[in-house]
Amino acid sequence: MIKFPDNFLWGAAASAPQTEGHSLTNGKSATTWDEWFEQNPEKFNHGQGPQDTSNVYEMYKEDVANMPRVGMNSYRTSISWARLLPDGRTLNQEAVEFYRDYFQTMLDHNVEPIVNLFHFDMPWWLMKEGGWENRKSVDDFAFYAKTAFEQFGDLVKTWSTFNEPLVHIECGYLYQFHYPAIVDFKKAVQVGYHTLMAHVCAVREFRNSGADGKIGIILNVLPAYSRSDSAEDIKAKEAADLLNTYSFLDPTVLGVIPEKLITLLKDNDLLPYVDAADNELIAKNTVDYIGINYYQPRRVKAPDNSVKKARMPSDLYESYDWPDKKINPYRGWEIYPKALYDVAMMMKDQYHNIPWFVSENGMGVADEQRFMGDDGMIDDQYRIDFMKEHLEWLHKGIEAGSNCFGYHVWTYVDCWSWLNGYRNRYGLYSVDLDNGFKRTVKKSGLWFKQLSDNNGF
Ligand code: BGP
Repeated sequence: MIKFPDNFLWGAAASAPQTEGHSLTNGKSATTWDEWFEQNPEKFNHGQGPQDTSNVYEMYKEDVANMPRVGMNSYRTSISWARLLPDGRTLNQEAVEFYRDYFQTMLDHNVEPIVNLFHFDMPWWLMKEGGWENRKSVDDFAFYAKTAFEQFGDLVKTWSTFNEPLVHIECGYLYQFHYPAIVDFKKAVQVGYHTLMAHVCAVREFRNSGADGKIGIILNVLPAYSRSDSAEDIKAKEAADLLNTYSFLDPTVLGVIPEKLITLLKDNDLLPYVDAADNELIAKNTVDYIGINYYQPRRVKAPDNSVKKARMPSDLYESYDWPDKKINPYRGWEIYPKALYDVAMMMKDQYHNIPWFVSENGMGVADEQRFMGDDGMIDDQYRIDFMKEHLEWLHKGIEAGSNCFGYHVWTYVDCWSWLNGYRNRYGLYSVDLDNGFKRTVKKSGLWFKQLSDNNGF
């Protein structure tokens, strides 16, 4: 039997834009997702856009009541910036009431709310001013964070500033998966830097507010795996780690931007504009904990062709198709559970054993309704096996001394995806989009309850 530490957090993660719906009503202003959906409706299956998603705005009471039934003692979601402050400064009182009741309902059901401030959902009014490209966004975000701490700080004791900041940077400014879908490495670095400073200033607001509780950031980071030990492949791995892992972990946990990253950016004419006081702000406002989202490893090799100045990350490292990889046949992503042990060791050895938790881990399955039994329940044994394998490696990391305090699956109720709407499902509960968003527990939800009750398996 594998036992996890006392008071371990068992739960799930989601975000406001992927679950709430009502994206253009109830006082909420638009985000880049409303615009992106209007421009690219064909990308989203079932015709489902941000206006619908899983209708949590109306169904949160039922949803929260169902959480303990699958063993959840904690739940992470986000606040929608554009709902709370539709023009960036004016408070939407309906949003305050909605979030207060949502969080209070969680507390009433002994579910700890973990609340994140930004999950890829840039308000449209700010995007029109340049979004994260504009340094002004740092102050706007700090104001939003301060407002959230004031309005909800009595209910929420665990805060996060950003979810996976690398994703809105690379999907928006390198790979064209998110709005504004441009390809510009230098802009991507500037956007990344402003995101970092927005995070730092939000932490400063939290400390200044005198609120009790803790604040952290949710990152999708893990050590890259190189094709070989050749000097070229190791150099590629180092570049991948600097850009994708140490770029956010070092400043948020250790309070410094790595010198080697600055050199790499300088050598490629990619250095961002900075303010003189930034380094001190970064040093003073480190986090209390880290959340790590983990789905699949990053495998890298040296680029086939060398260039003088990198114009894309692939000029520094290329992804490598490991021949021995095990694949999730329903989503195409690699399954490599040992990475959770490697992350655990990285947090222990490189980041002074800071408290951290697995803030997302999960198995996406395309067209999952095909696994529905006669009783209407999805028989997702593959997801149970996926979680078990990951938890085994996580447990080894904890036994080796890593300070991990929880495990959250992505996700609780099937939710809307940025890339495909409702094709890939992840939930412990399924949602029936054709029947009033009806929720039905999956086999994995029942298993998760036992896992949580036994604090292990
Ligand atoms: C993470 C995001 C989530 C969620 C998840 C699944 O990176 O934090 O918001 O979307 O990935 O990815 P997808 O929906 O693309 O299958």
